[in-house]
Amino acid sequence: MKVTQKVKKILANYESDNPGTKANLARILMTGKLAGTGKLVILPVDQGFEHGPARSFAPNPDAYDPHYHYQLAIDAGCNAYAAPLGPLEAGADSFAGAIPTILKMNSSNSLATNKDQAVTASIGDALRLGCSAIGFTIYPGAEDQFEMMEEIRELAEEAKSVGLAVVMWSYPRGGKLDKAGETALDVTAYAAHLAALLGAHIIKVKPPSAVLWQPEAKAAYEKAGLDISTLDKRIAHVMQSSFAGRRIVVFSGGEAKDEATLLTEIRALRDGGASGSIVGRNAFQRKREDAIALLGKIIDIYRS
Ligand code: FBP
Repeated sequence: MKVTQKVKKILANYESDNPGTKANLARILMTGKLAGTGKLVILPVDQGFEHGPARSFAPNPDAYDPHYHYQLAIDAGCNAYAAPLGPLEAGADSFAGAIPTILKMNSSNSLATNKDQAVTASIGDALRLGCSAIGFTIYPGAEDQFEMMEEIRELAEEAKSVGLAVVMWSYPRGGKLDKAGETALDVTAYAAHLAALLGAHIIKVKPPSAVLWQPEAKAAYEKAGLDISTLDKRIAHVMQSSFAGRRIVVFSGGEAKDEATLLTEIRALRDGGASGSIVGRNAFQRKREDAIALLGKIIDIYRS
C-alpha cells in the first residue's frame, strides 16, 4: 500500500499516536474509490440497534443479512464498514481483510426511556476481528453524558495503546435539548469540538442547521459576524471547531431521502471542506444497484 502525500499530511496531525494507530488510519484512508484523496465515505450499519430491524431493513429485505453490508461497502468502494459486534462476527471469516472495519462498541435502542448507551463489545473483540478502529457514540446534553465520556476515555486509552483508531459519533440529544437544538449549528460545532477534546481520530456529526440554540453562543456568533447562511459555511465552521481542520470529520446521511436532495447536501459538505460522509440508511434501504450507483455519485462529488 503506497500512502499518498495527502494522507501522510493528515496522519501528521495525529502527533501522539503510535505506528499501529497511524497504520490503521492509513488503511481506512487508502481503501476504496477515494483511496489516497484524504476524503472518505463509510457505510455504518448499527441502525438495527438504534431503530430496530423493520425500520432499518424492511425497505430492502436483503439488508437483514449482515454479509449484505460487507459486500455493499466493498462493491461501492467505501473506505470502511462500521457495525456492532454481532454483524461483524457474522461475516468475519468470509470478509477477513476485505475492507477496514470499525467496531461500534456502544449502542442505544429505541425501547429505552433515557438517552444512554450500553457498552456492547471490548477492545479484545476489535483486535480479534481485525478491526481498524473502534466506534463510540456520545450524547452531549443527555443526563448521562458524563458517564459516556468517561467510558470512551477508558476505551480510547486502551484502543490507542494497542494501535486502534477511535471514531466518535457525537450526537447531542436528551436533557434540555429539543429537536431544533439537536442539529443547531452552535450545538453541532460544540459536539464536534467535544469529540476532538476527548481524543477522537475521526469525528462524526450531523449536518448542522442555521439555528443558534444557546443564547450565549448566539451572542458570540453574532459578535464575531460569522456568516452561517449556507450549509457549506456551516460545515466550514464545524471543521474549524474540530481543531482547525486537524481532525477528520465525517457527516451522517440521515433518514432516507431523495437522491437530488442528498447529493445537493453532499456538494455543500464538500464545499465546506468536510472530510467525507458516513451514509447508512440512504445506502442500504435502497436496492443494491441503486445504492451502489448513489454511493458512486457521492464518491465522485468528494473526488471532484
Ligand atoms: P444514517 O446515515 O442512516 O443516518 O446513519 C448514520 C448514523 O449515525 C448511524 O450510525 C446511527 O445508527 C444513526 O445514524 C442514528 O440515527 P438517529 O440519530 O437518527 O437515530
